[in-house]
Amino acid sequence: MKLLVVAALFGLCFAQHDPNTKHGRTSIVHLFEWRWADIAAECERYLAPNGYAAVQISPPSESIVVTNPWHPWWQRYQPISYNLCSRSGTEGELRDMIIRCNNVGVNIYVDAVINHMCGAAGGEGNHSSCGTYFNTKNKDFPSVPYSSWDFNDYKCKTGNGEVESYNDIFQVRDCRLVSLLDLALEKDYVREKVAKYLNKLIDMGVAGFRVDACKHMWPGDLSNVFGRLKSLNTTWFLPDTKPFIYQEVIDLGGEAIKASEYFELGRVTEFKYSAKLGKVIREWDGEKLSYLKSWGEGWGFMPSDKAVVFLDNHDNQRGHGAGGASVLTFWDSRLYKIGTGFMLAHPYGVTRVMSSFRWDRHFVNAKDENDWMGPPSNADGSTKPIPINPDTTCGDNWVCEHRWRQIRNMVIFRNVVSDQPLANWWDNGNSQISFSRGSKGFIVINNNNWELNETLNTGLPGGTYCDVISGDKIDNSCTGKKISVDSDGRATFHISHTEEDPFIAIHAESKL
Ligand code: AAO
Repeated sequence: MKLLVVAALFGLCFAQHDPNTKHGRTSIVHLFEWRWADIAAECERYLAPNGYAAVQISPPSESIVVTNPWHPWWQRYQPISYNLCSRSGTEGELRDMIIRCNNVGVNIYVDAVINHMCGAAGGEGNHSSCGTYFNTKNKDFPSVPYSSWDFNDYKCKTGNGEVESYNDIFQVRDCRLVSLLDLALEKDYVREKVAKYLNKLIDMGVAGFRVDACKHMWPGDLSNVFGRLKSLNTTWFLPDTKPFIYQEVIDLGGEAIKASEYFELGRVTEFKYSAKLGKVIREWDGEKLSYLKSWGEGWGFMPSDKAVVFLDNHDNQRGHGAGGASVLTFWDSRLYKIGTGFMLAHPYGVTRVMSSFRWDRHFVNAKDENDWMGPPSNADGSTKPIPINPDTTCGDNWVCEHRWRQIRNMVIFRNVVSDQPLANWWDNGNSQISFSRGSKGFIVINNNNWELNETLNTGLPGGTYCDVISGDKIDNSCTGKKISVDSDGRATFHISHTEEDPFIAIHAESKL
């Protein structure tokens, strides 16, 4: 009872954990570096018809333009102002995308870079995505405007002004992350400018924010900024709906700053999920899929209702950020599909699917020298559109993991089973597992290097089901394996370890 009263009093803050998704949809897709025009089209032609709930877009704010190296993807994490022209398109195109995605029930979450401006060595001039002047020597960003008064340097106690140790909370929050000019979010003026930026996007119709580098901001400052945010645009959302907030805090354990410090402000990215699931699927350190029985809080993760989870993100898929070599990416497509299948079947957290571009990897001493490479681009550095092949995959080095049949169909699976608890767990004590989501969905995975031959309790009503991993249910027939479930809910499964996708998933809507 007491809890309820507290929850009601602080309803405003609790609401920011809700992704505000529509039509029972559950998963986010990060369309990393996509152009706004392509995202608008993708919402209409693919995401809405296939049950995607939301898109995380790349930072829309004006950023520095870097030419050495040549237009790296990371230039967009160096804001110059809150003008809305970026490598993804103009403000008009951004607005059009938000409207068109909302109109088909797909939410837009903005990657908000509010901890800092560009790097201290950014120089002077107008090499910025809207052509706005700036001068990093004087810390002058006239089109916000910010001046040297608006930065944290006076608080930072390290010799070079940089974050040197992640064991010192003051350094992490008051000094510069990789030389990025650190905004003084304790100042009312800075808070107001940041909130104005976010509120403009809210008015345009966005449903929430992925907030970059939250570890480097004081929770109290963030609380103040989030407290200034408006309710969502009532053209698409109920009155008094607060924006969804998910904060990027990398907490793999062992550092001074804990993800839990941010729980009351919104959800938090659970990086342990990404690092650990990679280890389990790769079977490193003696890990086995059977250990996933206690996956989630049982593995020391944050509470499920605070977590946003993913196999990989735009940083750790190329060795930035944290997580290490275990992280699964599209480069290991077979394991990646198994991992994504498990993630989307398992009830823990709000799930985010990565959608990447391919780049020329070049490893020197286990470090990718080309980890900076930007999206497929024209000679002048402008991002190329996404061509769609006749077989529905993407061309031109856009990977479009979210269009892979196995991943797309598991996104639909998650929507179908979202109200159902995990049940009917089975494992072989090794890396063959299966479980149901109540009576609506069932998955069985063989990650051992021998066959799986088992009769298992699916929890589903009797009938014939279409396996959505090996094929699709089209009209009333199945292009993949058919699974016949007895009236007692049992079914027999054969999965060879040599199959391209050694797992099977069936659900209420794949029943024939
Ligand atoms: C670029 C250049 C820099 C240059 C700078 C300014 O690369 O050389 O100085 O411009 O000119 C992205 C890129 C950066 C890029 C930046 C700006 O990744 O390379 O810098 O844009 O263009 C930390 C932060 C985390 C951050 C992550 C990359 O805490 O917030 O670094 N992620 C976000 C974005 C990211 C973006 C930024 C922030 C900046 O997603 O794309 O950067 O806007 C530890 C800490 C982590 C820390 C990592 C990396 O991790 O815990 O908090 O992440 O170190 O430094 C074990 C530990 C693990 C540890 C890890 C690595 O695994 O368990 O905790 O080792 O030591």
